Amino acid sequence: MTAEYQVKGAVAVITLNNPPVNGLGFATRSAVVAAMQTALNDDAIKAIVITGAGKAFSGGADIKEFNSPMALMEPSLHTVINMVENSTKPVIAAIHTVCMGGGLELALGCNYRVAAPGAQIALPEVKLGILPGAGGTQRLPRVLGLEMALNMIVSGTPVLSEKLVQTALFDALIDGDLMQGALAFANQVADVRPLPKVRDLKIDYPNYEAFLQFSRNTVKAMAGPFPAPLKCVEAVAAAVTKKFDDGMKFERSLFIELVQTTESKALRHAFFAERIAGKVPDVPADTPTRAIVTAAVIGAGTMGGGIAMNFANAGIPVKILEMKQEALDKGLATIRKNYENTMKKGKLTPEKCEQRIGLISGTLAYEDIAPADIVVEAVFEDMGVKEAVFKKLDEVMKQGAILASNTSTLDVDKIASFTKRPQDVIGTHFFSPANVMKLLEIVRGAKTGKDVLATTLALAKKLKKTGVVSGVCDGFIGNRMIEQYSRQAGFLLEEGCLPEQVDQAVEKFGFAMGPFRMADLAGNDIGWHIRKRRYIDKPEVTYSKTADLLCEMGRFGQKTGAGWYDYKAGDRKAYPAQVVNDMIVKHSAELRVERRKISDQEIVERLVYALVNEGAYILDEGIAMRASDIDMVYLTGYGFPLFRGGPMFYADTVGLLNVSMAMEKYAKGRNGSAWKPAPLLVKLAAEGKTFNG
Ligand code: T1G
Repeated sequence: MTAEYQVKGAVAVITLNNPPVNGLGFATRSAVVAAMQTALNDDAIKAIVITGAGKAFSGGADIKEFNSPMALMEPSLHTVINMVENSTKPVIAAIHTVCMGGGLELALGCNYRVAAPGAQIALPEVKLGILPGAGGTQRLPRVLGLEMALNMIVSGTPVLSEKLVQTALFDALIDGDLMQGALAFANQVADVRPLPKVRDLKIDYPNYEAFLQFSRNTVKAMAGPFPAPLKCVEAVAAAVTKKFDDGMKFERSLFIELVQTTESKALRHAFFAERIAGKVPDVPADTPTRAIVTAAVIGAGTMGGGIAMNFANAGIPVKILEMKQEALDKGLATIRKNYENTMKKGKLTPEKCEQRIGLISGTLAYEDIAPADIVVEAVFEDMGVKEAVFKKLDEVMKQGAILASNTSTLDVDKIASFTKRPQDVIGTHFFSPANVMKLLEIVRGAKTGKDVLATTLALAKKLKKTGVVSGVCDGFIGNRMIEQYSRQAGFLLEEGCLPEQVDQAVEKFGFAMGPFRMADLAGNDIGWHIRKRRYIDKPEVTYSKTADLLCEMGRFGQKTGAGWYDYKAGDRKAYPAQVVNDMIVKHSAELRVERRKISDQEIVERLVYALVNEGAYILDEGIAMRASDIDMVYLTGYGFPLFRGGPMFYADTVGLLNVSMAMEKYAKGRNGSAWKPAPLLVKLAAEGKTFNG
């Protein structure tokens, strides 16, 4: 179904019905045109109400159609809206729940709009790297005024319907039965002529040039690499400076320009990637889940405390187990400080602050956490420690409790083998700071129960995390790929780079933080510990020794005031460290490597393609289910630039053949053995295909 047609007295009701959010795809648009035609041809019909079935009036144009010819097939959204706006009978939009993008533009083409309270009203196109392309930039300013309309369009942020009821956007707010209210309104206005049209309204803003110039300057400063926000300003400016039809043409030209940009394609890719990440083919959406009413966390350190805050933020009482009172007290104090800092920034009310702190308690006794529905272990990253903890958990936790490990690399199957209930064991790899980073790698063990996986996926949503399912391997998805990225970064130091050059090149590419600043933040000793294990487990894998030499100098990063860079107390700024740069140059000499000038392009290619190549292995081995899952891991957990869509999407835009050829070139260079092209990458490149299909 795409749109239903009903007659209620002298009013025709057209109900958009294209689940899940009544996207205005080709079939829906065609059905609306047919229904409008029926209503206009029926003399008994005096007015027309348009509404949406289910959980939305309409979430807008069907984004899934964008890269297909369907998006441009007539009747286009413009055709539908023009038909509504030129109707000879009054058309009333009855809005509820969600009215966004093309859905709001359709409503703006109606003669009247009535809404239920609590409806999210937005033109969020800018978040997809485009702008409202069906009249939103021309009509919204005519009902909301220049400033409010511009703010909504440039931010894409929803506003609740009741906050707009005093504007010309809505003719009435309907408490109670929306349809009854809309029908009553329709009968009231059935004979009113002339029919009001938004396009005929005037925008009254005396000194609009100054406002628009101020807006341009503000948007230029905040838009970064994205072209859409500034185009939004120009489109809205046209609503003031041009005649309506000229403004519409101008808006259309900007839309067509933006929809073809890589930035927009990356944002649309990320939109769907985030939503598909939670789908597991052999775990259907209706898989039974276990109730998560209370939680427990083992370890009150940085990770344990952050994980506990996630539960509290979701309203789930959580008990932290520590071995020593001092560590427990320190951890709880840190949590309180974090919440109070958030409150001081005005992002949390004092009540909410206390409420969340109140949901977190502590204990030194395993018995106290036994009733919890899920326990997340966040102890030291050592298999021996994990073994002791999980054997104890197996003894004390109630039957049916989910036993989760926050391990960032270790074998979840081995951890599960320490218990008699491997079906209840799963990996929940949070990213530091755990109460901030959106990514949650959900590591599915060979014996993890489907209901445990389904429960953990649902829990990720409740914790407002992006849950990405990973199979079991050393480093799962993110850390296994970052390992290759870090290896290349180390090799570049030996061959001629210094830390700040590598970081600057990568940050110019768009990463939030380059590899060396990131290592200083995370702690260089963590990588050191992992490499020591790797030297034993995988002696054939080579690394630059520079990172080990740095740790032998005691330079573990920000936490020791010195790492790859120097730091000043209370200042997170990274200052190049002469002693480190000297160590690097000296090490090259000891290796008899003639240092050379290395381009930013080579730096970026070697680091990013190292991610891509390992990602291809991960995909091929089934550790990740989709390339877009790998993209989500990097977009939400590793600061990969959103406008590039993630490593696999970026490789697709570069072209896998180009990636493959660049890798062949680097394989001929020093440390070339690190470049073993993944068979999947080579295959797709040869076939002219992409990772993301
Ligand atoms: N098109 C296609 N599918 C959509 C969609 C859309 N516009 N919006 C949501 N979905 C799918 C989504 O992929 C998911 O699918 C399901 O609906 C539930 O989404 C000309 C050109 C509406 C607030 O940008 O912000 O109009 O995973 O998990 O949390 O100017 O979805 O179930 O298979 O997010 O309740 C402008 C984007 C389009 C709105 C609902 N509109 N959507 O949130 O559910 S461009 C948007 C959202 C446009 C015109 C231009 C949210 C939501 P699946 P969900 P939710």
